[in-house]
Amino acid sequence: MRSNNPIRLSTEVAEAKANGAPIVCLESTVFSKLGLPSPSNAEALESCISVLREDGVVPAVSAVIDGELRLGLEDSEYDQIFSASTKVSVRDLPIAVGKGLDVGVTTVSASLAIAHAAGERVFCTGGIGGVHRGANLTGDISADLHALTKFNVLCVSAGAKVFLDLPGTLQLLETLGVPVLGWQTDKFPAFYLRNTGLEIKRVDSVKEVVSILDAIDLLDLGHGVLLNVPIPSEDELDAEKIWTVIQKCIDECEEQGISGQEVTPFILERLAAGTEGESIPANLALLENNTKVASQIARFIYS
Ligand code: PSU
Ligand code: MN
Repeated sequence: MRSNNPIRLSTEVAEAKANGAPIVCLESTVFSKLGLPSPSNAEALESCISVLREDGVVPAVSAVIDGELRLGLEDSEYDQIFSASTKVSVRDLPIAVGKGLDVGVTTVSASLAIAHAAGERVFCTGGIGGVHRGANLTGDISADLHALTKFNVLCVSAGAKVFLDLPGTLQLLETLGVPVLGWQTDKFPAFYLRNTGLEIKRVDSVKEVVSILDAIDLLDLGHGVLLNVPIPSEDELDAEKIWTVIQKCIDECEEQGISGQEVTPFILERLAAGTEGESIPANLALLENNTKVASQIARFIYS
């Protein structure tokens, strides 16, 4: 462990680092009430943690607690995450520390920053943020995308959420120079859907992914990689139904003047209602599935 490590590590994560044991970093927004309603949020975290533990991989959830940057939480601290309602993206991190925020849940961008500062390489989430529809007018583009250019971390996700501008999201990632990979697929998945028809680069094995990470290091590019794992077929939602619900959510968002950081939690909640709750088990299934892939990669890297 670096003595000047700006991140407070849990006992277990510190031990894993000292012993060279595999670690997978996890965000915390998705496990708060902003990401999933209670008790599904606790269930989701529990299932991700057990997938990792079964593989001998140490889970490292990031958050801000009492103004401290944290990687890995103690079991007694998870309740604070489930009930938290302050979303911290990368621009909010220094403010959260400077102002001694009591509990902040980290988005993908903030979690990538923490993982990178702690020297970790593998991070797993449900869905990454992206270019919002109408971004040409609102300027709403998730900081998750830019964070992938700054932090040398693999981000495992089930694609960008279906309510985003997906072609715009892929275009921006290309402009930013971020490699976008598909796990055993050459089509960009969109969270609840396996195939959006948008082309990405297919990878078929853990070894291939790790070779790509190695090449980034060789070239000293210093940026991240987005690996997209499609939701398992049996958990996929009906595409037509989803698109209808999404269109309604976006209209509601506009009518109610929801903007900025509130957009994503608002749409996630409306989606759950609009799909009669079907989006929630799908969300749990894809998180668990992503964690399985991230776990294999972490084991390979640390073996
Ligand atoms: N996907 C989910 N639930 C979530 C998020 C994504 O199913 O809670 C969160 C992630 O933390 C992601 C963030 O980084 O939403 C993106 O928010 P924004 O669009 O404001 O950047
Ligand atoms: Mn946003």
